[in-house]
Amino acid sequence: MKRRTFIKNASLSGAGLAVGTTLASCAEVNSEKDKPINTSTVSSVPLVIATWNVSEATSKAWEIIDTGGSALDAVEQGCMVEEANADGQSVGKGGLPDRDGNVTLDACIMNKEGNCGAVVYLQHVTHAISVARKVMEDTPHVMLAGRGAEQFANEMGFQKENLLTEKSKKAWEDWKVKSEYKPIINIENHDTIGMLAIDKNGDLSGACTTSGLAYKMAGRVGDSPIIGSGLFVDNEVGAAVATGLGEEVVKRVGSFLVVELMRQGMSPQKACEEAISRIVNKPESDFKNFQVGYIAVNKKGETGYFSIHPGFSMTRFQNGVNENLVSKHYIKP
Ligand code: SD4
Repeated sequence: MKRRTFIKNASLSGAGLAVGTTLASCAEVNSEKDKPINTSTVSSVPLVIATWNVSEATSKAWEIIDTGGSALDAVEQGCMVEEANADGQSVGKGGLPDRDGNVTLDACIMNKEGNCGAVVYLQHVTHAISVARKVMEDTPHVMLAGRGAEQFANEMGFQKENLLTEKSKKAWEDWKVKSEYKPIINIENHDTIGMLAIDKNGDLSGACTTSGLAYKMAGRVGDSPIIGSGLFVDNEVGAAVATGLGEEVVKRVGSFLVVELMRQGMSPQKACEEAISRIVNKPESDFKNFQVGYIAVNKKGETGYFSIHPGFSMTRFQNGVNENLVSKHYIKP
């Protein structure tokens, strides 16, 4: 993923088909680095948004929505693009392992009815998001962990695979020389794809999938598979998804908070900013040393995104345009 590149690709397939109204759109210049920062006041549906620069994933999701598919199918298949990308070292195949060399995946998905499914500490299966969907649709539970999740995946027909690529194995071996766990700092150490979509019926769904923090303790689970923390969808109000240091998101039940703030009347942008302020204003918060970013969308198709540190971005496919938008952030570099 080239997260810092600004892209703006007009899509022929979607152009002209989007319904809704464009209220306004403005960009301001980030004085620190002259990067464009979009203040995001476009409002129209359908749309797809995702954490980081994942234009191929949002293209896939848009393709599904554009041809009349559901937001649920869109977010699942969009996330699968990143999971299958073995070069990306933070999601699915090729993800960086824990400190013992195990690639373990966390994912969750939530639909318009408010149903959800999640897997935590899943090994040997690339498409954790699809296993999460199966948990939602084919079991009486909402979450399966570890060996049970893998067993269920195998029963559902997912093949056992080795997810540790040579590249990630080498990175782990290099890391072992010092074995220093630095649970952060910025995005280069970790990454996640969280995706939210509104389909042509105006219905919302969301998904989130990750290999978690590189070189985490064996057994560690972050926010990404935890409904309310890594992801929350409320089809009456909107949806939100988080990325960054999961421990801090969990402590604030971040995505639920963003959606609840929207329910109380905040715009997605204000809600993301307020949710970040709850983290940085926590007594003795060590926020200078970790990143958290939120993205959100409301029922009207207005979007918001905000992070603690520079370097975060959101990819948005809306009105037939796929663009990567550099996020505003709390900290000035
Ligand atoms: C986690 N939130 O496991 C995930 C990691 C992440 O960008 O989002 N990285 O804590």
